[in-house]
Amino acid sequence: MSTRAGFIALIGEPNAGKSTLLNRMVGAKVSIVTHKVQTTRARIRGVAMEGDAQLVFVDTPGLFIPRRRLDRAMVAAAWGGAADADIVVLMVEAHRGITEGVERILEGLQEIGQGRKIALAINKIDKVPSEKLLALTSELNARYPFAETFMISAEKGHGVDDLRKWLASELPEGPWLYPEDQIADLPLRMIAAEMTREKLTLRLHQELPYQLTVETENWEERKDGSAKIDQVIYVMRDGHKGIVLGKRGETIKAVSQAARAELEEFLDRKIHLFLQVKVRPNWLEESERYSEMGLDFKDGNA
Ligand SMILES: Nc1nc2c(ncn2[C@@H]2O[C@H](COP(=O)(O)OP(=O)(O)OP(=O)(O)O)[C@@H](O)[C@H]2O)c(=O)[nH]1
Ligand SMILES: [Mg+2]
Repeated sequence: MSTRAGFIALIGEPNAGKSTLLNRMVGAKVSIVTHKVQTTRARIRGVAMEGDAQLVFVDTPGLFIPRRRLDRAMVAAAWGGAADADIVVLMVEAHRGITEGVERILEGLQEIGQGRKIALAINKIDKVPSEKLLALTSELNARYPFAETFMISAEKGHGVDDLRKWLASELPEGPWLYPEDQIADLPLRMIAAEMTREKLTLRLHQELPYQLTVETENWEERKDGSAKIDQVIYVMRDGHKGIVLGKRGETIKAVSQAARAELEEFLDRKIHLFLQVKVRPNWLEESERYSEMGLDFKDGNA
């Protein structure tokens, strides 16, 4: 039996639906999803099987014009993910079409497209009438010679099976890269921190989600089969700490409950989650924070 395996990078503007697609392909929530832009900060690998092929999907941060060190490191991680992949899938939102952001990505593809196939996935087709899709497909294909175009809804599942089958057939022959039952390549402590960050992002407004980071500091296995997890939420100002805690600690309590429930479902075991908020005005300039996120600090150099 000849097997196939390889890396498939999902790239696109922030909010395009990359993490939603990765989770659907893998069949589990490996990468966090919110309605806000710049949710994903680092590369997240999820593994899916299709026949004899093992598809290693690489979710990447959205591509945008970076301003801060963190932004630059995120965008570098995204392009790096594309450059390391066997196949790249560019995701474009059906209802937004060819934005300036998409234009910039198309320019970047000229280089990344050397030596690897690039497929186009027009996502969120549930949001637009089908006539619009044909026009968008031909416009995008006129600007870049995509190997194939798929019209999908990562959220509803339309078109996703066809995309998976095509990707499987295009991967190089070779041995599988992960054990057959592995679904993610990300330390559990990082997945746990991401789940808490997702709940914070959903609850906090404006810039605050972009000015905090979550780290798992301690993970203790207990004899009764449960685990005690201690996490720290780093914020930049005293005022931010107050907002994260909320009135009488209501916000942090709700975040903690939601994150714990999701972790328990993911790990199928009882979890005791303890969150602590620390003010660290300069965390965006600390290299350790980047390695904890799975980013390269040096990529953030201006
Ligand atoms: N209607 C609709 N919404 C979708 C679809 N796919 C994703 N979404 C929504 O789009 C939003 C962004 O999804 P994500 O998967 O977080 O997008 P992303 O590309 O990973 O975003 P970043 O990590 O910020 O770059 C979420 O609210 C999703 O529920 C889709 O097919 N249809
Ligand atoms: Mg994402």
